[in-house]
Amino acid sequence: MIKGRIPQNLRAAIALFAGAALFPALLVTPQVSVASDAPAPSPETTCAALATSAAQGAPVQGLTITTAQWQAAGTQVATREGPVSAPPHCLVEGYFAERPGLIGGPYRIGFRMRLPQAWNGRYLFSGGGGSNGVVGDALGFAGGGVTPGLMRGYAVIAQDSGHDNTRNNLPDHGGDLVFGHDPEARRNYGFASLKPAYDVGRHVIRAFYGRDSKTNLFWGCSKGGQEGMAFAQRYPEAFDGIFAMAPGFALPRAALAEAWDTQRFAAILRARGENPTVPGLKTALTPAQSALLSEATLAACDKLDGAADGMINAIGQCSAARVRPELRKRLCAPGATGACLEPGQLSAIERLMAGPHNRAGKPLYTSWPWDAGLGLPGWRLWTVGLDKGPPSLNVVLGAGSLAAVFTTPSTVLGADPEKLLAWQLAFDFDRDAPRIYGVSAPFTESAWFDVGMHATDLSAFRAHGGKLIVPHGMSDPVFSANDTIAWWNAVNRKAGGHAADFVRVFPVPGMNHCAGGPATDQFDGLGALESWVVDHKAPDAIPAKAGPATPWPGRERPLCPYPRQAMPAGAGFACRNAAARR
Ligand SMILES: [Ca+2]
Repeated sequence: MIKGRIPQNLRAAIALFAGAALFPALLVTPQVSVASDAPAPSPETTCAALATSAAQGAPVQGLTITTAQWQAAGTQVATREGPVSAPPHCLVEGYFAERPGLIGGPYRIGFRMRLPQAWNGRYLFSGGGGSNGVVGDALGFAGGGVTPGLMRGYAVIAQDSGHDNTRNNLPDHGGDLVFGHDPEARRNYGFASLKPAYDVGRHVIRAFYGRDSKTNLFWGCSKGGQEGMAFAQRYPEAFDGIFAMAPGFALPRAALAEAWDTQRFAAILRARGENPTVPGLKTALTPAQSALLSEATLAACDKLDGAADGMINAIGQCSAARVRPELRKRLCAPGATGACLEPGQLSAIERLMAGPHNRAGKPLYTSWPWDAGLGLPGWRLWTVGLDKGPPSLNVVLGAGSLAAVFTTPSTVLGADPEKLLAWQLAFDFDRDAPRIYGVSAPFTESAWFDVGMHATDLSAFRAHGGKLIVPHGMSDPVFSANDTIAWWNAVNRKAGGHAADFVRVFPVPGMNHCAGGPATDQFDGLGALESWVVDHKAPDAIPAKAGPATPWPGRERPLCPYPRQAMPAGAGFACRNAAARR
């Protein structure tokens, strides 16, 4: 399943920064050791020389540089959302640790770096997305409407986590998910490629600039957020600051929830006498019906924060019990013509929102928050599919990854959506769910060990002086913000009630997965992290703005560190303790 699509509002972000003079003054120039009477080599020359010089003293096996090319000012960099104009920089591409692999190989860890001429002395690791397998553009994307890292002067690295979706692709093994059947490739995907890639980045920085980076930061969402958590927990000394949004740090459990959700929608179709199909899922709940979820939730909870403004800032107070009466008001009356909920739809939604359970009633993941973005397109994209768009991503991405990557032994499935659906519908939560914790040859660890990054002891990261910012959309249908909040509460208990000294969770009301939804989803998390790490200014609030696709473009609200909430204060909003209001 994808964990980190490029947000749709990236295009707007690009329009904001393209061609603008955003680069800071030149602080450090690339250099190499030269005799005092020789002219200093140009950055172009130093860059090109990395093709051979970078291999010297490399921190990894078989470091191979395939590209070392100077990029002039205004170079257009292709991104999935269109071309971007870049400042002058050295582009470095390569790979390391090539090996045959058990199946689907050969595998290697690919990376890309961009080293700006006007370097701010800092290093930014750009997290991946989905099942990875592509090397990111290394522009240092930092959120919609936000200046990317490269344009701020960061030397940026991105990596593919040890497999390539084109080269490592066997159609009868789920295509580019074949890496899930190879133990080392799965481990690299989960965490093991991260530290070597990080080390390569610092090595190339030293080779190019002649000195070390003085501040090291990470930015990622979804799978990228999971990678940030992996660094904080398993390589706690790597980074001074980590931004880990909507972290997929319980990915295998969330994949169970995807199967659970699909089974709920299939039940709606079966109750109508229909055989579930992938396109049919879109009709299990029409757009008008699923919009009732948002409407009912707002009717029940909008005012809890003191402002009837279409946003639910009262985190933790909008419960199923509170919303249920509003949902029941929207049940279909006899002869109803407008949008209304069938009783089977209502019970399916309530079971979905409670999260996956086994027959003994034990929760296998977590519940989902009731929030204003439920049932809207960013939610439908995953759960049932978009009417004029892709089918349910929970099926076409979720089933394959649960089969190939998140269970052991792995299951060989093709890529036919209807077969993926059939497998997901046959998934038995008593019999099959424990396989996310299972170990069998050739695997020596479980998928949960390889990919789950849910540890609550961050004492080593804290001792290093690390700072961690974790925003999460309250209407994220892929990873539940309730899980992230529960995790923070556990971290806080372990830290003696002082977790906010080094890790803060920022719930984003209305936001779907990484972006979108009726939310103020445009905010500079990288800037907030810089302030915390460099200026020791802890983020007591992060200013955020609503994008053009929301009901209120330009609306401003602070994002507040949990458990504080945005509440009306004077002419605007301020972060307050919920308890103070009650
Ligand atoms: Ca409100």
